[in-house]
Formats: sequence, C-alpha cells, structure tokens
Amino acid sequence: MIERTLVLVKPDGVQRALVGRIIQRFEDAGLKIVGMKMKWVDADFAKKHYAGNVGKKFYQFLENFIISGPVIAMVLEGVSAVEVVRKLVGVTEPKGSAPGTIRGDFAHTSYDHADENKKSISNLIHASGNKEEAIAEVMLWFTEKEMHTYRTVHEVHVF
Ligand code: FUP
Repeated sequence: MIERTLVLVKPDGVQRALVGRIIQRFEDAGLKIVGMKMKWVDADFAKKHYAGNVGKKFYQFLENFIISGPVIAMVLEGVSAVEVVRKLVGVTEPKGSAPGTIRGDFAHTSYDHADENKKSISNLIHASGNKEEAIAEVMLWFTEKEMHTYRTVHEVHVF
C-alpha cells in the first residue's frame, strides 16, 4: 500500500518560481520526500522518460519543452502515492483541471492552444501515471543511494 512515485516540476514551474509552492502541496498532504534533485535533461534522456510518447504527433514539442531548462525531480512516498499525487496534480490539460489542484490553480491552457502554437502544453508537473510507470520512472531518475529512508511525523500522525 505504501508506494513511491516520480514527480517532476517541469521547466515552466521552475522558471515561474513555483517550485516551493508546488512542493508545499505534497508536503501538506503528508507525502514524504525520499529523493530530490535538479536536472537538465537532454534529448536522449527525454526519449527514455517519454518512451511511450515517442512517435506521437506531439512528441517533438514535448521533447523541446522538457529539455528547455532544468526540472526538479522528486520521489514521493505515501499510501497509494501514485493515485494521490495524480489527484493533487489534476488532469493533464490545465483547462480542465479542477480548482484546488496544482494545474487548476497555477495554469489554465488547453491542448488546442498548444497545438495552434506548435508547442507542448505547459502543465507544470509530470507525475507517474500508474504503479508500473512509477517503478520504471523512479529507477530511470534515481539510484538507490539517492533515495533515503527516514522517519517523519507522518508515521505518527498521518499513517
Ligand atoms: P500524462 O500522463 O499526464 O503525463 O499525459 P500524457 O502521457 O498523455 O502526455 C504527456 C505529456 O505530453 C503531458 F504532459 C501533456 C503533453 N501533451 C501535449 O502537450 N499535447 C498533446 O496533444 C498530448 C500531450
């Protein structure tokens, strides 16, 4: 039941100086940060991360976006963390993301607008889509040594 999931604050979130406020959302929900780093990925790494999207019509825009600046990568741990993080983040298209979600509160753009401007949708966050993706993505971004096991107040008050 305790899961780990990968979260990226994408280049738009870093450049809009939203890193602190985004991380706060996850900490507020009681999720534990077990790994964190800043990384500026290249096209090869982007193709590994977005392997399932390579070849799709929007892929080149997505790659251009994710390699356009550094991202903050995090491994978050908690009860059903994969599903809970996706809930906090909101749906992929910010236009449809509910208020109270990160994308709903800090973004608003649409697929149509992104397509028209030949760019990827600026949706601030990447979060693993399911448990299998989470395992693969955590392994791609972090070594075992870069992740930490420690106690937090969550063990007493949240779990
Ligand atoms: P998600 O599971 O939320 O990461 O979303 P997808 O795998 O469907 O898409 C990956 C990324 O590509 C998302 F961040 C949004 C972006 N995207 C576009 O920019 N345009 C599209 O038409 C589809 C996806």
